[in-house]
Amino acid sequence: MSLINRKLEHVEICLYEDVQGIVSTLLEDVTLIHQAMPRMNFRDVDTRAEFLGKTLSLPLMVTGMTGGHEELGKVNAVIAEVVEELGLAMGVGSQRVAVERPETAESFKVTRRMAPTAPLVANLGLPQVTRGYGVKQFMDAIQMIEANAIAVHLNPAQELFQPEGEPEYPLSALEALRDISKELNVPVIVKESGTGMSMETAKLLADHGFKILDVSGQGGTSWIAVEMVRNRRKGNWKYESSQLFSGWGIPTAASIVETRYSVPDSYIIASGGIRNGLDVAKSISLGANIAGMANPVLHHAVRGKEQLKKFFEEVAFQLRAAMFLTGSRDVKTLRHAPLVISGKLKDWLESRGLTLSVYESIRKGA
Ligand code: FMN
Repeated sequence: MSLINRKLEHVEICLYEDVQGIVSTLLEDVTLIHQAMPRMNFRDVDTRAEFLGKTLSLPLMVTGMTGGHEELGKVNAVIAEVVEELGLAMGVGSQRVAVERPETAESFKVTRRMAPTAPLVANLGLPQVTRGYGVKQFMDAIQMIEANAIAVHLNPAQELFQPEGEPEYPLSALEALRDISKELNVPVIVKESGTGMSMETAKLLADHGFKILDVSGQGGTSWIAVEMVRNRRKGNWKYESSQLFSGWGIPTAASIVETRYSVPDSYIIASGGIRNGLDVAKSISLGANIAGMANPVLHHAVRGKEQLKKFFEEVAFQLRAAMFLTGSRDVKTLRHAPLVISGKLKDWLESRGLTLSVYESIRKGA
């Protein structure tokens, strides 16, 4: 199956099949503490955040999804236009297709035209590095959209259960990526894609020089579930195994804490199941710098610009509400807002040896 058709099928499955919410982000186990006397007016809440040397109006980015086909270029154009207008950031989907078939590059290039000043993030996968991609292919992807950073996705679970996957993740690929990153003029973001980052992985990445990490945890789009649907359609033998593993991964909330705990000075993008402004607020209080959303943005973007704008405006209101009610005047204050961790998340952190009191001081110092 060509890369283009596979991307189209992925988008179609994400739009029309149930591949979300099979398991939870565990953000429901985080309670932000209500402050009856917020010490400010609602209108004074300041949601601005720094990302890649630019100021966002909200601590929010759209993480990489599409491109590679004319129709997907239209989706990218809608997202880019709204992101520019609202002061957000955007990643594009894997550009492997355009590196290998330049005639598809227009569906990515459109993002820079529609978003001349927004931070844009290029995208390739680590398996491409395993298979020989070097500085040239990275520069092609970056220049294609005049990107402010390039995200390299780790998706071993998806590659494993994908009928035609390439589950190739030797340590030498990470070392090669480190060497490539030294030749680039923009930073590399390492991202998961829905199965989360552990403290061991975060530490390994930081040891190789990567400290901008998108945890992309479990609780949102399950890429094993996406491949499960494809396996079912194709009658592939991996169907039952992908069903068995469809809940595999590290919940987003746990992943944020694990990453912040093991790499206290990392820049963390919290994604995977972030669905509203309260999720954004909780993620930031837990230790993220900004949050990221993919699937909900796709759903609104296919309905047009106004629909997507309305969605983001609602997210902004919900975030501002959480900030006001916790007495958090700005995003920096929100990161130190009092919170309670309970239930499964508390059990998770304890059984991983993360002392809540130690974490509290890391969170407040970060
Ligand atoms: N992540 C990548 O790094 N590269 C991709 O090409 C890519 N394609 C995606 C396509 C679709 C339709 C969706 C929904 C997600 C894609 N992702 C890709 C993963 C997202 O960036 C994100 O990490 C993941 O979906 C979890 O976020 P969510 O729960 O908000 O969807």
